[in-house]
Amino acid sequence: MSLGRGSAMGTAAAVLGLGLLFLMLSCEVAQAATYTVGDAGGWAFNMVGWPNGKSFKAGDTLVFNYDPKAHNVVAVDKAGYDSCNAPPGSKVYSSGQDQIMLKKGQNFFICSFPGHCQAAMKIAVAAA
Ligand code: CU1
Repeated sequence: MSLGRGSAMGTAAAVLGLGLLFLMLSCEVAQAATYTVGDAGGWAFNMVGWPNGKSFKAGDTLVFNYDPKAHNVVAVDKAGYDSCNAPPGSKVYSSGQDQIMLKKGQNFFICSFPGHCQAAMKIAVAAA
């Protein structure tokens, strides 16, 4: 009889443990957030201040919504960001609905259409 109760308690503990495991896993998933760059207005001019006040994490996704005939998104390094020149071989996104996952550290994006980056169509996003 005591054996039976012990086994039932073992099962209960296992179920509880599994429940905790699922809870922890779902928290991990919930921590990855999705941000729409520029919010309702989308990826546009004067975007440089958009990341301010937000805290991004590696694995979060940025969504860039824009008219692909008018804009693009280029992932650049700091020099490319500062100078508004995309280094050769930079990854160019041009679907108009690009989803880009942040890597740990600084992530820089510009629009490489002439004059757009100079018009502050650029963001620097620090992901923890
Ligand atoms: Cu643009």
